[in-house]
Amino acid sequence: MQPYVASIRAGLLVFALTVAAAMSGDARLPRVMIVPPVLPAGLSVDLHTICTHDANRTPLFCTEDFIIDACTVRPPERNTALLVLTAADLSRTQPRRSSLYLVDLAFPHASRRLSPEQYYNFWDVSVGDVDGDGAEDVALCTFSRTALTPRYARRFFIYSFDEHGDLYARWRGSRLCRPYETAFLADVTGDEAAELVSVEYGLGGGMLLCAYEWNQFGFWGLGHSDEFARMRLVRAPASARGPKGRALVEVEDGLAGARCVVLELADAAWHRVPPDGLLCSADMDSRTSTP
Ligand SMILES: [Ca+2]
Ligand SMILES: [Ca+2]
Repeated sequence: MQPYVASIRAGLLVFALTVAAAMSGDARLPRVMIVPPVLPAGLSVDLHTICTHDANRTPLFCTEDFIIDACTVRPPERNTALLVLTAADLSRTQPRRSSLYLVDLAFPHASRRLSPEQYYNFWDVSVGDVDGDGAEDVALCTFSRTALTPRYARRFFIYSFDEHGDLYARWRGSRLCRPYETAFLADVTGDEAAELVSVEYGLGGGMLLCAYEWNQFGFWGLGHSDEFARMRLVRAPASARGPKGRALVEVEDGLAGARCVVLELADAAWHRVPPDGLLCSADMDSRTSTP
């Protein structure tokens, strides 16, 4: 698989979306956490268009909505394609009325909308093989209600590809262990099956890094980190095949202020690597990636 790089333009996208969210303002919700799309080398993205990053600037995908995330995926027995998440409404802190598209990377770059419904207000997408069957599955962060819980909240859904190359709902989780800031799929155990990794709000008012494993009916907890006053994910665990994925996070607590630490899942908890928490260049290896 070719190496993937984040476009510089992705940073502009994040900035624009953050400003849009801040201007709209809804103090009851946590700040929206939109991570930059990670596109194949040679592609760039702005708010409404994905195109080749060359003199021709050939468009692959255009929309009147806002492109809020994109990642590559390989549906079973099909070529690698691009999953593109759009939202029609950025007027509140959570993007609303989302659509998910599958875009061919090969010319003429055909695209089609997949079945996940707009009213779930998807705002982040990631890809990984949660059940270890060799086929990639799709995870979507939602801002939605349930039949039993009318209040809007961040929830987490898993979809798989059917024989037509569309998605069907595999698991619609009404909540994780705690309210979450961000959640995505990544292999943090090194077995090539993806875990659910999340930054959540703890009972003590702080934030912690968590991991869950698929158990065929849903997810069960693998472990979590210490709780810090604040936590920001800088680099996510890489989901590529290889050794155990590590996370680079910026944390704050009342004693030491803000600092970056590397966390690795072992013995049912996220531990600092090295144990004293000091960051060295050897820790920033292929086991982390730009989220
Ligand atoms: Ca799978
Ligand atoms: Ca794994």
